[in-house]
Amino acid sequence: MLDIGLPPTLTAEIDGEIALLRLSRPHKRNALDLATIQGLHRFFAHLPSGVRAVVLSGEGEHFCAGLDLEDVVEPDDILEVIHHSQTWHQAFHEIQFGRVPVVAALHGAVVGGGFELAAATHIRVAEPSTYYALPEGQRGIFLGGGGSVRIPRLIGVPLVQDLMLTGRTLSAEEGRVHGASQYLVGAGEGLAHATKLARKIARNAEMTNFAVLHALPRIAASDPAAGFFTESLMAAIAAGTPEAQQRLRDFLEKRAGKVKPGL
Ligand code: 1HE
Repeated sequence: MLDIGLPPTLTAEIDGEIALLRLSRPHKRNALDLATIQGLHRFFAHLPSGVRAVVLSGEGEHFCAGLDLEDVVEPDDILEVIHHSQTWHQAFHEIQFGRVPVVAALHGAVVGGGFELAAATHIRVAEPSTYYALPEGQRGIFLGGGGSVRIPRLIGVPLVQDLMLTGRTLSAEEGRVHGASQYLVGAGEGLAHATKLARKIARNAEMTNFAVLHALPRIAASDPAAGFFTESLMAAIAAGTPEAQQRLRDFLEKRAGKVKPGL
């Protein structure tokens, strides 16, 4: 258990190098109210130093039904809605650009803000029950949790426009094909698979994981000349760590595992 004052809508547990965080508001389909968003922020900002990867899942029949719609009924003014959205941005930024990789285990509805939350994680594992939707159009609102920045980078602007304009859902299989998830596993296998991936990730060199989270997306979004240069700097920083030197020697002296097909 973590003593960082999480709201009752979040359950956290530490298992060695892995932290398991669960959205725990199943009676509201894990809809995200402000306290939960602030709790997510607090959790990722205060991860114990021994934690090397996080698994995020949802309790009950669905991963997450998105924004708690009660939070946007009768806002006092437009600025209040802007600040609300920025609170989401800060929390999800802490996930995407935090200290450790985050693996999401998806099932059932991954809807609206739930899709935005999933998009802020680094690896998404979906079960066949998963479906993605962006029903903001039906509700008369817009994305506000960074989804218009992150989700098109996963599945492309035309598909986001299709989902938002028509209100249709994307199946688990379609989501896998279009990049909403990297993995599609069997029913009931999502959490175990996500945890297995997280344990594998936790064994990587810390500097490489840092580079994958912080350097890679920025290099990919920059102009190629700046990207090549930043890549060289990052490569030098990573290779210069004692951990890299040890791992390279381990391989050359036949103590390290080889690359094999599969996980
Ligand atoms: C909610 C919410 C919610 C459920 N806010 N209360 N998100 C949506 O538009 C999705 C709205 N939810 C749904 O379409 C359905 O609930 C589900 C398909 C996800 C699940 O259906 P089901 O039949 O399993 O559950 P339910 O009976 O609809 O919901 C159970 C309860 O949760 C019910 O309340 P109750 O008092 O009648 O028990 C629902 O009202 C409540 N509930 N979802 C509030 N989202 C930063 S901007 C992000 C913008 C968005 O996220 S827009 C998308 C919002």
